Amino acid sequence: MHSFNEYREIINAHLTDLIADPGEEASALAEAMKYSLEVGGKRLRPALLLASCEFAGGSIEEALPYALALEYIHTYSLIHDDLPAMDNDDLRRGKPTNHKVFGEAMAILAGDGLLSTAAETVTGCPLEYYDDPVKMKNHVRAAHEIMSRAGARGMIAGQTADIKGESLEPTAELIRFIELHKTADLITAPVRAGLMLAGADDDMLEKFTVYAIDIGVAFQILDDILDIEGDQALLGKTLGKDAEQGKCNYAFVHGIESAKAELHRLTSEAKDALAPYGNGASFFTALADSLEIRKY
Ligand code: GRG
Repeated sequence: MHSFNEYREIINAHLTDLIADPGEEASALAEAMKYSLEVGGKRLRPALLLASCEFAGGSIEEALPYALALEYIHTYSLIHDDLPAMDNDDLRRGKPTNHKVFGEAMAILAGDGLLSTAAETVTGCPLEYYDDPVKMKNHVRAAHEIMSRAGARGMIAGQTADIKGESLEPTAELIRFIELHKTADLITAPVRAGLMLAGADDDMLEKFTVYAIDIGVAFQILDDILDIEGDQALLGKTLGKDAEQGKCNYAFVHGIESAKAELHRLTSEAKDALAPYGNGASFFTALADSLEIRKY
């Protein structure tokens, strides 16, 4: 296993490797895609994929394209979320949003380009394993895990509920749906896909799924807390938007102290799920702790 910083360095070193050169006529596309990828980001999701694959005995080389695909999907979702038709934001990762730099049409295309590059990547990898049915199955399972949790029953369903929720009375059920799908699905996908690539058994998948959903929901609850009392300079995005746009925010429904208590409860539950692995799972338990106190 590597440290989080080592995983991040590996990802950053290969970040744009899979971005196509579309030729002179469409060079603006690659420029806009690379801008949002390179402008910053914690690389949480791809690091989780590499770490879970290594934990289950798999190799970084096999997992890297899937990790990059995850970061491409995550980055596309941020670009589209920032558009005037969605959250309408000028600032992301501490820099002007994609549409502020390249215009709305290019920002839509950059998001489309990143999503389709991810799909191309995860469907292309299994083709290398025609002669090894076990590996081929592991790769196809990982590819399906990523694309389904990113899709219309996953992150996009969560984003839809988030937007529709602006005109609804926020309920605990609606908040939970948004946390699970808008945010936790794209944190659960890399954990499960990494394990699947390594051929992990159902018992390990189940324990890590509990862990991933818990840290994913906790991530959104802290995002809700930070929108109210975070530091805009550290976060690199505009704060106070949930109140301004009438968004469903855990702390508006349950109160800020309950939000903090739930964040702590979920972090403990996530770590408990991996207790059977003892110190062997310390990468994941330490990550859960650091996410609980993150400031950005
Ligand atoms: C537009 C289909 C579509 C989906 C958008 C990701 C998303 C769904 C909206 C962005 C707004 C938001 C609050 C999402 C919840 C997940 C989240 C907190 C994303 C930010 O993730 P970080 O903090 O970002 O890991 P970095 O920049 O560090 O990669």
